[in-house]
Amino acid sequence: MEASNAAVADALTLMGQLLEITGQDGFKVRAYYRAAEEISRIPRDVAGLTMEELMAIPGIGKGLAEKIQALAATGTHPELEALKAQVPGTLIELLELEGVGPKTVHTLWMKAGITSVDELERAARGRRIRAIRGFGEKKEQEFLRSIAQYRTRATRLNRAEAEAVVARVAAALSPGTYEVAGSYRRGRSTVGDVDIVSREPPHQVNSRLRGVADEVIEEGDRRTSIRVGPHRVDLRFTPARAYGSMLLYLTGSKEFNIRLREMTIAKGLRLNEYGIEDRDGGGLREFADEETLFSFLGMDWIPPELREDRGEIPRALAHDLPGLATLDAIRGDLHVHSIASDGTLPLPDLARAGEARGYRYLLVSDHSASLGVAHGLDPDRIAGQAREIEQVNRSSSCRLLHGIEVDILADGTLPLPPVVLADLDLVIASVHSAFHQEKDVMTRRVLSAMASDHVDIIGHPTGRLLGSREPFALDLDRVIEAAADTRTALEINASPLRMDLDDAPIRQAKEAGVKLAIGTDAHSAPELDHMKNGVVLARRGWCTPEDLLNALDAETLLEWTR
Ligand code: DGT
Ligand code: CA
Ligand code: CA
Ligand code: ZN
Repeated sequence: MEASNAAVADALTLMGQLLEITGQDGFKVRAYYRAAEEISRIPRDVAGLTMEELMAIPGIGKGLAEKIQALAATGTHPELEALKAQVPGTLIELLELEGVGPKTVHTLWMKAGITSVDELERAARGRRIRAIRGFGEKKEQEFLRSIAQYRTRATRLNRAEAEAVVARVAAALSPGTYEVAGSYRRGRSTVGDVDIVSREPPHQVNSRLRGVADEVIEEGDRRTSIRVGPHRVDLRFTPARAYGSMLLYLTGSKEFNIRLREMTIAKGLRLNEYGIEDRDGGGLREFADEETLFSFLGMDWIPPELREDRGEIPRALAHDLPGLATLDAIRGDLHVHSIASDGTLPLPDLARAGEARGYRYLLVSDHSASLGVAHGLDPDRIAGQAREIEQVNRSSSCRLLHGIEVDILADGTLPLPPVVLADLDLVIASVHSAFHQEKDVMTRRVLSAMASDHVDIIGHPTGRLLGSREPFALDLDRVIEAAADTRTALEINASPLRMDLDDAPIRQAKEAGVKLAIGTDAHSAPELDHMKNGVVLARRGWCTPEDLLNALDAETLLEWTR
């Protein structure tokens, strides 16, 4: 994909910053910054420039020109990748802090071993910054202020946060007259801003919106944008007779829209948010809903979760879309904590919460006892829990399955003996420590857990926490391959903070014949409702009910583990 001038300039800046972070300075570093400046200023598309034209730009010699060409053509360059590999991923995040530049990052890293915003915060609170030469008490206070500011700035919303924003705005809209579109409707794990299509008269909606908005950014008859807290909401208004095309357009994704428009152009038609025109100007055809629009184009209606230009358009044209999993197909939750470890619910309450959701089963998967996990279960307490589960199951239509979420220790071993694991219905194994291992070490660590006869599911496989922790380095190709070989399921963790695995590896796993297990990782009853996030994520990974362990009844599920 060709990169824009801004993207090339950002990459050049990053290369300069990474060089400084690794301790270099002087001419080479400044050359990157200067080149970034120049590239962001030139009026022409950098991707179209020849070597000669690039070298005519002040400060750009042959070496830089070659790098710029590679960056423009591919978005990256081997030297950039090599630099990134030398530096912990979380270190770059420190540059987001006001008053923190690459030199400061270098010092913090080298002199205090600080590699993330969290670590800097701990060091500053622990008064360990003032001990670094050149930094004083004042600097410590500055860091804490910038960190506080950084944490409250608007970022992408997770699905729970987005839901809260939607609920606020929905209060100003009439049920059945609008739909939330954009990335929210496509089910993305994070949402940049909320987009809504409304077919109510704009003046009515606008006056009600003023009541719920913290700020009205822009107000009009076609579109209105407001802020709820720091978060932006874009509304588009349309007459009901053209609702379908507006909803289609605003749902996106951009890549999907572009591909669909290309397809209609090939048919001699022009698609936009108002409807479809003949190319020779023969009137605008309007669509009240998406279904009639898709069917006019000779294709099946595409579920929003698939609209990412990942092959869904040809499949819809061939009437060959997958029958995606739905919430109705889910018979149970495969990752739940009780009060025995760090959850809030005793087992009887858990069973009742499961019954209330119409589940056939819940997998009780408390933490195993090992270093660093509070209240983890040891073999004695596991045996006690088994007896209690038996008791509860006598009077519950939602069966509690007895599981465990066992730590995968840094060396790939498990802190519980095989005989204990063998007695459990299902075993989830997860990484909860030593997140910074090298990719190969981490991958072999997860692989050795999968090689255990007793491990059925790998929990939250990449360890990411949306907005606060990057996924750890893990070779998902190898993990998926090994999961297929060992018949281990991979978890789709439905917590809005995790959403782990992500859609692309889910699809890859499913295509490799690996089963997926949706677990809410609930620590309380309301969190069981996060199942819907997991289903949406599974749908984004093209999963049908056949791909999900949760679609099995309890007996078949237990047979699968054997
Ligand atoms: P977000 O907000 O970053 O999570 O992602 P989206 O997908 O909600 O993107 P947003 O809010 O910028 O735009 C909403 C929809 O509008 C997007 O999904 C598709 C459509 N759209 C936006 N920009 C373009 C564009 O340049 N071309 C086309 N064809 N459609 C666009
Ligand atoms: Ca959006
Ligand atoms: Ca938007
Ligand atoms: Zn966990």
